[in-house]
Amino acid sequence: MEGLEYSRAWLAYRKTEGVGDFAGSIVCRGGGVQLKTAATELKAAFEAMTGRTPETMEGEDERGADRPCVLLIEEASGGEGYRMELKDGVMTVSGGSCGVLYGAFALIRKLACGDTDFNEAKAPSKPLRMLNHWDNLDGSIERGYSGASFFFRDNKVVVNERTEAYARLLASCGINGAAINNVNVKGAASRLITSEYLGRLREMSEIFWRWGIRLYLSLDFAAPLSIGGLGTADPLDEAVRAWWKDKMAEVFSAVPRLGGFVVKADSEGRPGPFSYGRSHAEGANMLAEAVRPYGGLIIWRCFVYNCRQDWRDTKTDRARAACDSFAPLDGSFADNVYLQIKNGPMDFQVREPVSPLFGKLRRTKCLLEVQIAQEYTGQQRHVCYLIPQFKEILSFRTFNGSERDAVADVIGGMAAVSNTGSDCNWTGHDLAAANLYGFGRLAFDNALSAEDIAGEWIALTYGRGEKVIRNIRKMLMNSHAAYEKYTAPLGIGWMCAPGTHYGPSPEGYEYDRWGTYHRADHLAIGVDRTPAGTGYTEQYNPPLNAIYADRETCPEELLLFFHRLPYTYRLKSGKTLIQHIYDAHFEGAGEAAELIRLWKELEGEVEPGAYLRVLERLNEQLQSAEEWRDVINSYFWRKTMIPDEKGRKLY
Ligand code: GCV
Repeated sequence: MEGLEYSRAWLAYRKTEGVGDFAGSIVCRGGGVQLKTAATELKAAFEAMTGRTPETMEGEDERGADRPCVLLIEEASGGEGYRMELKDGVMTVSGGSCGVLYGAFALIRKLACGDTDFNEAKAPSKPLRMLNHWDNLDGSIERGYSGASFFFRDNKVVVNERTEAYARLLASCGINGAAINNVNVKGAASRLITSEYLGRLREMSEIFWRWGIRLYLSLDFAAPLSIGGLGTADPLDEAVRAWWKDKMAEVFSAVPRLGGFVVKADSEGRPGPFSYGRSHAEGANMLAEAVRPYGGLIIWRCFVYNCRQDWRDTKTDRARAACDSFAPLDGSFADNVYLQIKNGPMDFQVREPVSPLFGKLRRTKCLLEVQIAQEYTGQQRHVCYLIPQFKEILSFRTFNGSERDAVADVIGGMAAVSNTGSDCNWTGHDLAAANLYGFGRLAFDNALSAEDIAGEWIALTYGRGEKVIRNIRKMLMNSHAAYEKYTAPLGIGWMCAPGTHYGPSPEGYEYDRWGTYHRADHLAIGVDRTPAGTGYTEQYNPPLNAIYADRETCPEELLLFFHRLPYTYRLKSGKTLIQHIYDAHFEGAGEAAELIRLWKELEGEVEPGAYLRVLERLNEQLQSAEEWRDVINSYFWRKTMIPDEKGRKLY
């Protein structure tokens, strides 16, 4: 599916009944660049929905404003929020220039979804709503599952029609930032901040900005060495500090719309301040000082852990690493630094507890990092709608002592590792676009429900047919639970193939160095993370620490993450742990089969090409789910020699 062709995804506007008379003309008051984009977008939408071309008027020429029209008003003091009101046939959308753009997309969405409640005022829940792309300059994408990069090819920056189509998709769901290169910055990528690339990056950033999106780059902390010719990258070295200041002056003068930088330092082999005996705060603050004059941000990732663990070392616990490294630094970061924290303490497993670090930063800005790239959740070959999981994370109470203490209250925004590539449908699996859309909508409005977001996305993508909405929504809403059932049980994680992270390999990571052990033997499984074990539970504020440390109160879906238990342990259902494992795997594979049944009911109701593309992936998902079921169940049977009570086929 690769090539220059690309779909319009959920923005392929179609003929729509009941679009009001206001769609006949568009009147603009204001000169902001995003306001102009809003007017153009509305015009295209109205044309497609009504078959008529609306008249558009600008500035002084406001003849239309006293008869049915859409009136777009830019308010000088407005930011990204908007107000929408329908009165006497005039639909007024007002706000800052970006706000009007969001309002225009909201209006289009309402019309397409048949929502006639036009009076609303909305502002984004959080200021930062970003995608992080892990695209390499040679065009490959680390953990990319939807084709090659559309930002880079052959060590060049690509700016073409697709750049704008991409920005339009992002803006339509409320995303306002995109870091386009891999956080593992190596080779040519280190030179993105040199004159070799800045011209093209400026072009890209201007296109993004028309859609209210800031361009961000990932940075090589060792750039003073790799491109600067200095002998050190020590953040306290005066020559290094001066080099960064000069460099940022050059970069921001060439790309004034740049939002800032994402930094992966001292993590998985990337350089960082540790090499010089300096702290993360010293490293981040040095960069923050250099970008401050230009309003730039430094987004410093907290994915820092020892990735060379010996399996015999039972004291080191990777889950502890982020909190151990960053909690003591609370309050020591500059105010243009955001700490970007992965949702869980490990790495985007289908089930993990929420990172305790969210409960420890009272005086530091932070972002929640999630991954829609589905690295560990089926790689866009399986349906796995992640928005219900993100909702759970946002509403997780940290007990940090504030009145409003949920993750959503603590963060300054969200970043998602992107699932896009140059496949025609952008996301490999057509249904994976629901995660892209859903991430944006949820980041813009944390209060939306996963179900409502799914409903919107389906209506925008496939139309409002009742069965289409019902079946696809059911498929999406059940998909995460199904994936969890047929893969690794009770929060244990890491039973996938090392390296690729696709398909089962129950002991693959047991014999690797990444600190991701489940330690199953013939008697018991799980990691004791209570105070008697690694002590990880103590990183949570009370009462969470006690809740997790007690196997009776620990949520069952996380039981083996926190506890080491015998296979005969009885769960609340009365089942033994081993029987639960067998049952869950059979059930999960059954649910993968159910996805196919639901989709097949839609033959003839969705466009045939899309129907077949999805069907092909669902068949692969079923095959893979059955493989997971059989490999995991057989593994535990052979390990424990306890048979399945129901006598089903185990290998
Ligand atoms: C970009 C995981 C992935 C890596 C990724 C890393 C990160 O370990 O497997 O590919 O590197 O996370 O988030 O930095």
